[in-house]
Amino acid sequence: MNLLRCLALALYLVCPTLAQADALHDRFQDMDTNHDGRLDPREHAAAAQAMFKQLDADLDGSVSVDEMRLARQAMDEPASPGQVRQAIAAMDDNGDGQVDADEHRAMAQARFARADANHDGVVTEAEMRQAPGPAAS
Ligand SMILES: [Ca+2]
Ligand SMILES: [Ca+2]
Ligand SMILES: [Ca+2]
Repeated sequence: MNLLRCLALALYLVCPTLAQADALHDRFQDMDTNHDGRLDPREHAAAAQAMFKQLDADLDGSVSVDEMRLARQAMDEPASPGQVRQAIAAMDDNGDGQVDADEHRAMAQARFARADANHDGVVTEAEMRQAPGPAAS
């Protein structure tokens, strides 16, 4: 292993916040499909839709507690069943214990509006850094 790689790895291990900031940067770049450094509502909605498809492992159009829990594990953000149920309950408008595409879209829109701190209709990377909670889950 060359020295630089080794140093970078060591830095990642001792400095998780740095790794987190980097993950956020990568995620922002992924969502910013026209690469203008700002997320517009369409880009954000597309990212949220892609995320929903990933979550809905059995493709029945809803995300169950189990699906959400497995997805969090896969993303290296493990959560207890209780935490997952809470997260789902927060989005579950019709109270069926699952999150469907409409419910997920509504949550993503609300999250985008919250992240847009200066209310100019787009979210910059700096705004996303300040925003509460994960960006497009
Ligand atoms: Ca499902
Ligand atoms: Ca529901
Ligand atoms: Ca903004």
